[in-house]
Amino acid sequence: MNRYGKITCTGKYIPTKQVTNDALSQFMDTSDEWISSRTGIHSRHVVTSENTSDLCTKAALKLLDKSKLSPETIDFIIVATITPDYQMPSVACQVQAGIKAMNAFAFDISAACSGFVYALSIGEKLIRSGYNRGIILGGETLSKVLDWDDRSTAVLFGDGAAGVILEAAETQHILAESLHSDGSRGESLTSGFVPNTSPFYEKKDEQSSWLEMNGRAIFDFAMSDVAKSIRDVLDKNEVEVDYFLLHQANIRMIDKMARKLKLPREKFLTSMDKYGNTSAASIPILLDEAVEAGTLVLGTQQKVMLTGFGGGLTWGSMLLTL
Ligand code: B82
Repeated sequence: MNRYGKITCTGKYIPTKQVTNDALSQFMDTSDEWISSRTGIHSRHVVTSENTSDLCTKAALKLLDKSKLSPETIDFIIVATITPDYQMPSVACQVQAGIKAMNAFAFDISAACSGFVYALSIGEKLIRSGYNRGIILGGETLSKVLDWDDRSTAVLFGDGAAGVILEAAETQHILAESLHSDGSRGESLTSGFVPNTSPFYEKKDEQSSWLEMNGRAIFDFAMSDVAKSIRDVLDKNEVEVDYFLLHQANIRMIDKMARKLKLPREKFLTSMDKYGNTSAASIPILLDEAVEAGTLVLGTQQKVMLTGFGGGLTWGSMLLTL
């Protein structure tokens, strides 16, 4: 019998506090017009007392509630995040405790905005090797790593968590994938540097711990390497893709990507207007929104391309049949 991974449920948890562009302009030299015209973002949600593990645990509980599965039946939990509560334990282990999935093994992966696509790829390999069911989440509290005095980055990001249940199926649902990294360009998008405070450490660390980005460099990266990975997957698989779910960094980028690939703009779903850029959570949030809206229906064989890209640099596309 063949074994493949299949998404059987989607779910999300968004922290309740919503911050509009107008609210940001109350304490920062910016405006709704400036932010929305350049980015397509109108508001984002931020935590006021929760951490990434809380958001991810609530998204996992939502998945269990929607699927009516009991937590003991979960074999593994993978969380993609660049804003974990701790370096140890992992967010995935905290989720395991929170949902009481005592039979699962759990670990985090760090691949920035590509994290969910990477995690789904790893999860599908686990299913193919014999595990039956996993929870795969992307979750972030980017608000805690932003320099709130830097209006060029602080306005772009938001907090949230979302994910899927991946289960064994006899037919193939992940039809193709193309995953890449280029560590030599890593400095163009960085966050969370951990200074060494040991008495033996002699070097003076000058790297900031805040999220920093070279917008032009990563924008150009997205338009060249990321566009190429989408094109590669399309060319190697002769299927008509119904919807493209790209990492939600910036609406101008989505517009330009559709033009560059000569694909209809209506096939590109967006949700950055409500949530901003939520890094590893952006694709699963978008996926759950589309399922909740009825645009995507699991089990209908709709063809969907998931494309993540971000710090590392990392990028990857995955072609799914739902
Ligand atoms: S930007 O630098 O201001 N710019 C490009 C010239 C205007 C569109 C900018 C802004 Br505003 C927001 C996002 C980006 C961007 O390119 N983001 C990314 C690119 C690749 C990978 C990840 C991201 C990301 O923001 O997560 C540029």
